[in-house]
Amino acid sequence: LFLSSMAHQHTPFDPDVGLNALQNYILSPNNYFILKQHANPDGSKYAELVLQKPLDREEHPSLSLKVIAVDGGNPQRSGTVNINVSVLDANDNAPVFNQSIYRAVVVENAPKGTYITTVNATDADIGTNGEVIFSFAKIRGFTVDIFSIDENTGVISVAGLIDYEKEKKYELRLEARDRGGLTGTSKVIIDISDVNDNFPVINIMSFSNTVSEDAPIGTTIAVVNVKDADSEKNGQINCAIDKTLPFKIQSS
Ligand SMILES: [Ca+2]
Ligand SMILES: [Ca+2]
Ligand SMILES: [Ca+2]
Ligand SMILES: [Ca+2]
Repeated sequence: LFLSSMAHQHTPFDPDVGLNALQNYILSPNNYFILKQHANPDGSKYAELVLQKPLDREEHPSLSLKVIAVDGGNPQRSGTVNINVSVLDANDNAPVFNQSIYRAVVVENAPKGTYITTVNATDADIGTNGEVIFSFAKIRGFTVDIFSIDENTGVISVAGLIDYEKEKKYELRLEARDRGGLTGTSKVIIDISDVNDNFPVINIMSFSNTVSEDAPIGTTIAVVNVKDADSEKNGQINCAIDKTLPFKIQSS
């Protein structure tokens, strides 16, 4: 808080005496300050500007006050002084993300550096009190290494190998910290989309390598198990057997 052009205490000099001398100080209407008037032992008066409620730079970065000193004479004479108060910033606002949750999708196996999404936070303070640094919050002491976040721009990108077959979805906690140490949080949910990067794998469970020539139709010769680690269409399998052979495949 700066008080310029006038000190806390001010005694306009009025050479008159009695009623014609200084009678009163008046402060222009405002929400923050009041004037306390005091009398010196010699009868002269002075006033003190006293803060009544906390200043808020974010609401009012500066205040213009006027103090009027009036005498008791007729005609009444007055003197005016202007007081400009500049409110210095305190770090009283934490950064706030513009979304409480962010969602994004990235394909598996996307190369390092692939853009995923951008998060943003604002801080109502100024200077370093309002400078925001982004990071992923540690989850149970574990840091995320397959995604990275640019601490200045909030850009989230791929930093490691993403395998849909291992993890289909990531939920990461975000932190925005100002230089004064106040933090805001949010989260980002990253859905991984599947790529057809797995071949079907055939496992023979049982197999009879001899079959009687009079075996009835429908006799089971072999049981195979076929798997594809991918999802949906990428994991759907069609089994076929050479049509010229006297065997058919049936799913169970
Ligand atoms: Ca502030
Ligand atoms: Ca702040
Ligand atoms: Ca896949
Ligand atoms: Ca596949």
